[in-house]
Amino acid sequence: MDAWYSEHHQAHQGHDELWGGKVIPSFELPVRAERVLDAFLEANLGRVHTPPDAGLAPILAVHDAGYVDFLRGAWDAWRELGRAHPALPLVWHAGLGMPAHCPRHIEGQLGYYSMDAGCAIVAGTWTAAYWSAQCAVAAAAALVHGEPAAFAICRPPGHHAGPRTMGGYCYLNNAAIAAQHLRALGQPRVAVLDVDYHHGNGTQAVFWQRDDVFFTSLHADPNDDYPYLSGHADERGEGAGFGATLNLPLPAGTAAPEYMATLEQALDAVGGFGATAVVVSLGVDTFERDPISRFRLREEDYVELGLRLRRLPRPVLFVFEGGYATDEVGRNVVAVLQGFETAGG
Ligand code: SP5
Ligand code: ZN
Repeated sequence: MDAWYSEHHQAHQGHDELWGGKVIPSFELPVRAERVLDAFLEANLGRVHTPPDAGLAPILAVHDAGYVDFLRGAWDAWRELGRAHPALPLVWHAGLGMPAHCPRHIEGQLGYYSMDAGCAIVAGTWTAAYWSAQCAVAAAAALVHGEPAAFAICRPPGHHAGPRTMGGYCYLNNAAIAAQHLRALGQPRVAVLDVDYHHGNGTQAVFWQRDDVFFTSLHADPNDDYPYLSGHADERGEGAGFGATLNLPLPAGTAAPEYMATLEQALDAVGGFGATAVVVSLGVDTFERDPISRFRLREEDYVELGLRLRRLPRPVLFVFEGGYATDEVGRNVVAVLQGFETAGG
């Protein structure tokens, strides 16, 4: 399979995050995507393309126009306040229980459009997020032109970003944009399988009321881990979308046997839905030595994960999400792709 990668992600660096009560340098680093690219090339899995510019339309098919304008202008507005450090929000909606207006002040806008303080904005954030989404769009387009599989090396990641919210290192929801783009290009039923350690709350929100895009996710039980406020098994979608969301939370310490058994449930559900194309939100923060997570998958388990994903209906688009063990992130991601590409069985 071929991959799509843009060097523009490197412009998004030097950002902080709020962590355990302190503002620290983010775990979400440029080296993550570089390691994935290196491992992909080293494994000789396919060619790497720079995405063409498909413009804002595929992004605006998922995200609110006001939110996109905010992202594009946030750094300049912040800098006009005389601030040279990364922008972080100060306020949140947090159950105010009444409709909120988008405020004029950038500090208020940061809160209006955030779910947490994990998404600092720096000078290159918009450019990086835009080209990350373009990688997903270009890879999705390759699928409808007949490729059985493709890989979008997206950075920053996307699955926590909702229609008008950033959070958890995510600004634009690459997987949701890809799934929606597959719909726009004629795929009638698309499934998103999210194997990142964290619940893909943004993707869930985008498709919550829809019956044409199925969302299923294996992740840490939100009672105990980020994003805390979503990802419970009783969240199943709403209206026409009821039943088209399937959450499979797992306890801290989950290792391969329980993980793979639960993955089979997700694969059964994707099969039952009758997907004509699948997007895999591929986070490898389920790794035993991931610095922010508490599952126990090992490198060989990622090969096994990829082997099991061969049961998915094709075409399949892999979209890079989390994974913060910078020494192993490339090998772990590529292990999934190699398992998936293994012939036979
Ligand atoms: C794409 C993705 O993987 N985003 C993950 C964002 C996780 N952010 C916060 C994780 C917080 C974990 N617990 C903090 C404990 C601090 N001592
Ligand atoms: Zn994650």
